[in-house]
Amino acid sequence: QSLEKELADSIKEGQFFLLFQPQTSADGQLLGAETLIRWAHPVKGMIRPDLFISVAEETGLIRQLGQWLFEAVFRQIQIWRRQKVNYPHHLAINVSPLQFVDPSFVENLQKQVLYYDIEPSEIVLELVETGLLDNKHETLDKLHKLRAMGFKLALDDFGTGYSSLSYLKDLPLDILKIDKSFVDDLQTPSTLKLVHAIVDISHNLNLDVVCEGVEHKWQVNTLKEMGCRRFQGYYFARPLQADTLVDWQFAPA
Ligand code: G
Ligand code: G
Ligand code: G
Ligand code: MN
Ligand code: NA
Repeated sequence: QSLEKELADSIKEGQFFLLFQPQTSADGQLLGAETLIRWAHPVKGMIRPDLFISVAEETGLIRQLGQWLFEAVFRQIQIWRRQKVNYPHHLAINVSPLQFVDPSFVENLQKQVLYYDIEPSEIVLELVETGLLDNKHETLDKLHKLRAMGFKLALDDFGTGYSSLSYLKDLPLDILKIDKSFVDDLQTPSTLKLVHAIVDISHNLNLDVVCEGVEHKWQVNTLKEMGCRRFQGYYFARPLQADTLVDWQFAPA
C-alpha cells in the first residue's frame, strides 16, 4: 500500500504520537520544548517525519495532520495540568507552510485554544520562510493576529533558505532558531562570525535566539560567549516522551 493511502488511515487509527525535545539555558535549565511528531507504523516501524511530512504536504493531508497535531499537544497540556506537574512554559509546534497559508488557519487555531482552554502565550509557532514569502499582506495580517492572540512566533531553520534579513525587519517575530548547519560549522571562522552577527542583529531586534542541533559542550560555550541563551540539541537531550520530559533534568556526560 502507498504511503499516501496509509497516511490517511493512520490519523484515524492513532498511529501518530509526540515527542518533546528540551530547550534549555546554557547550564541545562529547562526553558521549553519543541514538539516533534512520530509515526509508529504497524508494519514498517517508526517512520521519521522527514519522510511523511512531505507526502502529507503533497497530498493535502497536512491540513488534517496539522489539526491532529495541535489537538494532540493541547490534550497533552491538559493531562499535565491535571497531573499537576511542571511542564515547560514554552511548547513549540512546527507549522507546515501549507498549514499556514490555509485561509482558516488562524480561525481554527482560535477555536482550538478556546475549546482546550489553552493559554496561547505558552505556545510557540515555528514557521519557515516558505509560505511567509508568498503573500506579504496576508502573511503580515495572520502573524499580527496570532500575536495579538498571545502566540509566540519563531522563524525555524534560519540560514537554510534565502534567509533575507528583511524577514527579521518586517515580520512580527519573537524567536529566531539558528539552524543546526551553522552550529555544526562553528569551527569555520567565517561561520563563527556570521553566527555572531546574526545573534547580535536578533538581540538588537528584540528576538530571542535558539541554537539548534547543539551536540557538544564546546558549541554551547562558543555560542554562550556570543550571547546565546537558549539551546536545543542532543548535547542536552534527545526528543523525549511526555512523561519523561516533565521529570527531565540535565546531567552532563
Ligand atoms: O523530528 P525530526 O527529529 O526527525 O524532524 C525532522 C523534520 O520533520 C524537521 O524538519 C521537523 O521540523 C519536521 N517535523 C517534525 N515534527 C513535525 C511536526 O509535527 N509538524 C511538521 N510540520 N513538521 C515536523
Ligand atoms: O492551577 P492548576 O491547579 O491547574 O495547576 C496545576 C499545575 O499546572 C501547577 O503545578 C502548575 O505548575 C501547572 N500550571 C498551571 N498553569 C500553568 C501555566 O500557565 N503554565 C504552566 N507551564 N504550568 C501551569
Ligand atoms: O527542522 P526542525 O528544526 O524543526 O527539526 C529539528 C530536527 O533536528 C529534528 O529532526 C530533531 O530530531 C533534530 N535534532 C535536534 N537536535 C539534534 C542534534 O543535536 N543532532 C541532530 N543530528 N539532530 C538533532
Ligand atoms: Mn522546528
Ligand atoms: Na531547524
